[in-house]
Amino acid sequence: MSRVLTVGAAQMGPIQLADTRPEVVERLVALLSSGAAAGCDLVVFPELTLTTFFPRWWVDDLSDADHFYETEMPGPDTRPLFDAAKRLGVGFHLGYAELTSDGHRYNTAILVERDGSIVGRYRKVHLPGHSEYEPWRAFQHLERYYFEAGDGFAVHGAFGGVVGMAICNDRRWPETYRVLGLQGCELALIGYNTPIHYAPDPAQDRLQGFHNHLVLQSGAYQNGMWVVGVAKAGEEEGCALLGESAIVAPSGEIAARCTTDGDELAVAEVDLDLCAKYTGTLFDFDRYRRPEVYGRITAQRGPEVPAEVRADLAASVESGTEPGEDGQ
Ligand code: CDT
Repeated sequence: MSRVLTVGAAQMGPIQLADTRPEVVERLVALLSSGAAAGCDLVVFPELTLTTFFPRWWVDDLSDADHFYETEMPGPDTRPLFDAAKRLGVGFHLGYAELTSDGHRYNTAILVERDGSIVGRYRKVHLPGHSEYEPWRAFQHLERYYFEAGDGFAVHGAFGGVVGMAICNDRRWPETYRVLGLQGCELALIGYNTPIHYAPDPAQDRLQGFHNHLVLQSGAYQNGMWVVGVAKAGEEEGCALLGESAIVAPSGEIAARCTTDGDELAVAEVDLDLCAKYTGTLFDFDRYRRPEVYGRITAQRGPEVPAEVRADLAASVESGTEPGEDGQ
């Protein structure tokens, strides 16, 4: 079986509050059809694809936001996308807000095979932002209010390879790619909604595009995997969202990218056998990794300056010498 897939990064332009689910699904089906015309096996949609990015607003009662969540997948509104996938023989990845029958809320993505069957589901692990209303912000980022965190990164045997998923903020954490890489992941699919304005440090605003490609490219290279990063972009309810969707090769090179802030498909030939060029050489994990010295990565969450270093630091501040200076 061929290990070369044609993959489409289906960037979405903004989705406004007034846009209905059927209207959004129509746009998704149009992108899926463009993917089919381009020979795609798999089309990747962004995080929270079906609605506007609602965590930018506070509601006193969470149930007032229930209409943003899906209680079944496929449901009546999303069924046409699954039907189109089966008809066209094109699989897809889709992010959406999930409300389970027992009342749990997750920021979720699913992977759907070319026959329309769901082969995997992922619930976002790294939830950014805050959980309380913060009036000083121009807009809220309340993912920690609207969602519970998922419990891990899994991979799936699909599309002839080992496929993993992550969502938006997950892409900034090296642990995401490494935990996937340690399961042999060859293709990581990552949707995102990234506001260009970062309220806690607006100096980072101008760097959003750079940081996006930086993490996608380093994650791909350091783990010898393909990474598909897909945005919901443009001016959404007065909030500018980053575009810059990209398909990144295991070399870290960008194989295809979007150039607009609207609905756009970027397509690349994804040779899964390229991964072994990296995971079998420089990043041969089994040969070169040293897990016995990485204990801190799972043993602690935040940085802990060792007590003896803190003592040295205090002494150096007192004496006016820099830490590590030995008088020579
Ligand atoms: N959706 C999402 O995870 N967005 C975050 C914004 C972080 S700023 C609160 C991101 O990492 O792009």
